[in-house]
Amino acid sequence: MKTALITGISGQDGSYLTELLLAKGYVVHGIVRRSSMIGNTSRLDAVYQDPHDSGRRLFLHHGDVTDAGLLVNLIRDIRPDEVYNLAAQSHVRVSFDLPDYTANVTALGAIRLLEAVRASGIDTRIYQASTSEMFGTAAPPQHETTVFHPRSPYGVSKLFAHWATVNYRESYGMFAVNGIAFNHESPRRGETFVTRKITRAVARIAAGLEKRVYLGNLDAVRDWGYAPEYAEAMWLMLQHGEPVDYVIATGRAATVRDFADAAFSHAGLDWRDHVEHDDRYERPAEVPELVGDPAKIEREIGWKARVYWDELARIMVDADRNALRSGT
Ligand code: NAP
Ligand code: F7E
Repeated sequence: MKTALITGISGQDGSYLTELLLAKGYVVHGIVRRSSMIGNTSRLDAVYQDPHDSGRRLFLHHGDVTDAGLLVNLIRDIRPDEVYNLAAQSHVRVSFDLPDYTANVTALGAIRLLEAVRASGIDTRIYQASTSEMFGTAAPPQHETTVFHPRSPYGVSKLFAHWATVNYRESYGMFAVNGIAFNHESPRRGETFVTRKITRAVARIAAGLEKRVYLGNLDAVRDWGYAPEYAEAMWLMLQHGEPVDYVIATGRAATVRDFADAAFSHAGLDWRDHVEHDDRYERPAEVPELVGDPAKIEREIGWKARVYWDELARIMVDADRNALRSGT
């Protein structure tokens, strides 16, 4: 029975990865931040196991990737076979307002974790959640050897974490890999990312609860995939014979406007009647066009996206409308 440690277990990807690993028979440990309210683990409700149950395989630990001592102690005690570093201040727009904090969590958090694994001397495989944001203004399609040009404190922080992962692999022979994931979404996506913001608005507008949604740049192009499939790619990368970095993407892209059109149309609405512009959602520096080239991961690992952006829009609208109807 393998043991995994997941930072960021309460996030969108952490919850899908937890379900995947539990289904594969893993013992799963996750780091959750202490909150003044119960509720920041709601994405894990479906797999939550009572601490009093015998034979449970999911263990949650209070912690934070800004606390190096905690990471050292957990790695030493758990002795995980696999570590997935998904913890991050992951919102690009927010990173312009909180650059120092974003770097502390997203950049330094990664090197603290790498160092904790190295210091433990345990033979552990590490997945680092790298991102297409590192490509910034590089021309699409972006692939593993495309030159990086990040455009936000978030992108810069992830680039540091990316190279730290490569550096620990090259310096110490560790099995540490970067999954350079393009945008991936789901009904569990945070509500301020553009896809979920749109699909929640569609549900509320269709129900007569609201009339409009305010958005920023509608021309941005993104390669949106389906998050559960990306969790599978993360796991596959750690089962591979060699530690190799991969782009994880669908290879297809659309504008924010296209996504809004698909989402509103699915509910029988015209996006032009409901979408308005608000400058506050523009970024000091935008990433105009991210379209991944997934050829390498398809060829070497056999992972291939199955859900593309238009079906994703329909999945997310249906989920938000159902949640609204059932009051969940
Ligand atoms: P998410 O929903 O924002 O989840 C982020 C997770 O990190 C949450 O569990 C959050 O805890 C945790 N976290 C934040 N600060 C922390 C800290 N200081 N210490 C410990 N945990 C902390 O992000 P996601 O969409 O699942 O993405 C997972 C990872 O992949 C992130 O690193 C993200 O940057 C990266 N990524 C995402 C995408 C994408 O399109 N989704 C693409 C490329 C890369 P709380 O629940 O308490 O906030
Ligand atoms: O923005 C535009 C915005 O915030 C997508 C994170 O998971 O993926 C995500 O970062 C696009 C941008 O995602 C609004 O300007 C327009 O061009 O949904 P987003 P993101 O910035 O691409 C990458 C790969 C990550 O790694 C990140 O962690 O949509 N946009 N109007 C808007 N964006 C938002 N949030 N809100 C708007 O109203």
